[in-house]
Amino acid sequence: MNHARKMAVSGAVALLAISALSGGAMASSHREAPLISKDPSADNTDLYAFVSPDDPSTVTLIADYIPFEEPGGGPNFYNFDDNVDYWLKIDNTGDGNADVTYEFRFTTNVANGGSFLYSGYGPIPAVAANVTQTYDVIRNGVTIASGLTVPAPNIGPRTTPDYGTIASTGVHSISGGRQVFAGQRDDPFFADVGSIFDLGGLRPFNADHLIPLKPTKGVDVLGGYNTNSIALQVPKSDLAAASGRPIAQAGSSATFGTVGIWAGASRPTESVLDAGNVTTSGPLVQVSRLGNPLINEVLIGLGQKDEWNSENPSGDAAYTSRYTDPELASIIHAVYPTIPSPQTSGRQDLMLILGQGVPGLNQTNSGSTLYDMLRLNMDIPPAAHPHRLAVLKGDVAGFPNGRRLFDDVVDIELRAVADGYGKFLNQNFGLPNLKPNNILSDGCGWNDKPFLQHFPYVAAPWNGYTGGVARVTPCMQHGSPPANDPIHRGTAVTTGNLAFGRWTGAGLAIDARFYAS
Ligand SMILES: [Ca+2]
Ligand SMILES: [Ca+2]
Ligand SMILES: [Ca+2]
Ligand SMILES: [Ca+2]
Repeated sequence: MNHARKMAVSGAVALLAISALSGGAMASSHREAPLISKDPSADNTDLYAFVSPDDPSTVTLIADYIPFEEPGGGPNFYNFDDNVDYWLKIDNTGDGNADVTYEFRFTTNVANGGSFLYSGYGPIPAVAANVTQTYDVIRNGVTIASGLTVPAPNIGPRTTPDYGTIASTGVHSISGGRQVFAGQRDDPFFADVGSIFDLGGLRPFNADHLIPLKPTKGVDVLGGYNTNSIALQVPKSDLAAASGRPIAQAGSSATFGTVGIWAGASRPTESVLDAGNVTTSGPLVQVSRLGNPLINEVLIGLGQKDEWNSENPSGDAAYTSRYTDPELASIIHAVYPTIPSPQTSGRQDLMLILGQGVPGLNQTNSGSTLYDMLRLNMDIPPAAHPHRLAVLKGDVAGFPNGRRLFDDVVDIELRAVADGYGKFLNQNFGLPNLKPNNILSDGCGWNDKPFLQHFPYVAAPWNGYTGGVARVTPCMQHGSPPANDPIHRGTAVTTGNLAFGRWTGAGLAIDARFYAS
């Protein structure tokens, strides 16, 4: 394998970007497979994992469910499903099997079944909503919290006039130094999927398309829509292997090591419809999963997508050819004839980055193993100067080392596939930096709402009265990442050499080299 191709995001990004141009589904994991597209309550749309910027002794995991929630979609607003087992799984031994599992089980309560009102007589929270939800948190089979409240959805200025107060009732401190939140939020994923679905269009580059149109800014198709977030903040020790890190890292001074994370949902195997009622029984069957963004969307064949959703990362080697010989890799050149065709087979780079982790950064497994997990090296602190393009700008505290809310995974992938790796990777790893490939973008660079600077970080949901106004405005191009804990600003990072990829020098000072841009 070409050494440069082994490096960081090159391949991963390449494949995913190609897929972006294919016209295939690319709303991270919204409606990505035939069966789950008909079961939105169980559809895991995105997974994020990062060292908490305001509490670096902890890690925050966020799993989103229910795609494209219309804010005004009442009178039955969006709920977690009482019949779904929502979960987060963590592998800390590098075998693609969970060592730590958190489950979230919801219960819906209706105060007055005789009323047609979902929200009750408001305003909330002074007057309780008619429909409310509570949930239990279960860790490795043991209930660690129960009866936690889910805040009401954001209905409008009459029913939910002070949504910040309402949302704050949903932040729960639970045993073991953990925090948890489950409820409606703005969908943090941003992308111009409307143009991408239309023959792989990138609006800013419309003039270069095989079927040219007038260039414009991007449109965030997720903009103005909500989702249901489950956010969990835990001490790093809650995820780490009991006996230290599982896989040796180059130049490591590691304490907690790298974990692989995936999220998903399961349902009982049997569901019986009766007049006005549904009863379920039987063992749980997994219906949704998500580790790295865009795997099931763009790598896995249509006939395998629902099967893929039902499986465990430990079985992912069965899909190796989908990584090494991606079907979609040949499409980019057809859609944008002026962009050189990427490598279309033998993509060991994709298998490495997405299935094993980046050597020296967050590798968890090697050889012929392949597990789709979002890998997070918990010993890398939040970046002093976080960048939405993450590793493309030398910021290794972001994707593909975990994923922060503001990481622009679409642009990262587009530029890498087009060999427009940017100055940092070009200078430090010799990766190509073609122009204008290094500015390729869907024209969406930032979420339509600012993220919170504290747990649960995801922005408040759009309210039904105002509606999704962001949907009809051009994408945000830039934004400011949440500020870090001051004690980490400018502090040298001491996680070893991070001598992955082409660069093999010793004693790399991350603070000076990786974060300088
Ligand atoms: Ca999904
Ligand atoms: Ca394991
Ligand atoms: Ca959003
Ligand atoms: Ca973008």
